[in-house]
Amino acid sequence: SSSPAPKPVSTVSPFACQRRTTLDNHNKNFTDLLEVLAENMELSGNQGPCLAFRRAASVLKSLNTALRHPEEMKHLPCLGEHSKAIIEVEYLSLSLSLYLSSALRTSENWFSRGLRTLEQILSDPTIRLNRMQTAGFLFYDDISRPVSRAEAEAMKVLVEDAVKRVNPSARVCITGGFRRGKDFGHDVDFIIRTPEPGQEDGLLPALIDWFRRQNVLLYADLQESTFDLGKLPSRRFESMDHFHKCFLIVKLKRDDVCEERERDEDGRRDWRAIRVDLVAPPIERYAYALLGWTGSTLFDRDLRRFARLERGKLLDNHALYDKATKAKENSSM
Ligand code: 8DG
Ligand code: MN
Ligand code: MN
Repeated sequence: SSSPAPKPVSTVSPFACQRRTTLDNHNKNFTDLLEVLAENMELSGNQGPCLAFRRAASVLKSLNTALRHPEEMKHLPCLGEHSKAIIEVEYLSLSLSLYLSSALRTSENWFSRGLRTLEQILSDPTIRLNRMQTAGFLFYDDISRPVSRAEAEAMKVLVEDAVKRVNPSARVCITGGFRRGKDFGHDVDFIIRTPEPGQEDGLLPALIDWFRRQNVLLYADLQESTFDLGKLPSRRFESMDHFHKCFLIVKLKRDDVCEERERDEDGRRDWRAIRVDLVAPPIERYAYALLGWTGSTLFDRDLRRFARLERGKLLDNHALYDKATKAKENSSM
């Protein structure tokens, strides 16, 4: 009497680095929901549930078909009870807004404290914002708007031009989501390649200086290198690395962007603020840094987990090590 059981969605690896990575997401209705929940968990400091939701979304993204029945989830790894429940509820087409509303809790909190405008939030002495948050708030509208590929390409021209002036032999490569082929991102990530060891030193301060003199720098947070291969791998295997890097907010002139857009922005400023990340590893660590900065974060995380559990190696943004001896592999790289 019952309909035949649905076919398994083939075998899906629990490691993101062993799954197909595709921009062709057949389960966007579920993954959007899971990602909103993940972000909400992250904002409220719940790392564990955040990771669980991200994992579940990543698994669904890798499928080459849409989930047709909750039964199919039985064959999928990394779906916790919570994620499964959410997917089932979505099947029952309960209102999406029920869940979305929980993501708004942080802003609701401010709202309930009577803070209605940006100015009020910025001037409230009980809300302490760090410099990054302040800069983020000042350009909130711009920064919360996705960066398009055309804008990323225009930013690349800007960065390449700056790098050329600071060190003509250095090369710039887009990393992060744009290197993975995404059409939109929350920032633009670049890795800078210098051909000789040591040339990475001082490069970022000089770049920041150049941007500042061009009057396009809105915010800069420079992190000098703490890289010491002798002290690695560190006991806690974090995703953060020890290279020279900086987090910037840069003005991008609208006229520099080759993109179709409505021309009715009368009176609006002729630039938008864009978040830019730059990293400048020493040349002999370039390959590992490029791999790490290409992401995705979950792909990297699982690549490390895979290396450790399935290959007996330790991988980070600096090197690949033998798990037992902690000796560096491929030292000729
Ligand atoms: P998006 O900007 O399009 O939203 O996504 P994304 O490009 O994948 O994420 P991202 O937050 O810009 O990070 C890009 C990659 O860089 C991600 O895999 C994490 C990686 N990354 C490192 N080390 C560091 C670090 O020290 N700081 C930051 N911010 N990212 C790092 O490997
Ligand atoms: Mn990015
Ligand atoms: Mn980034």
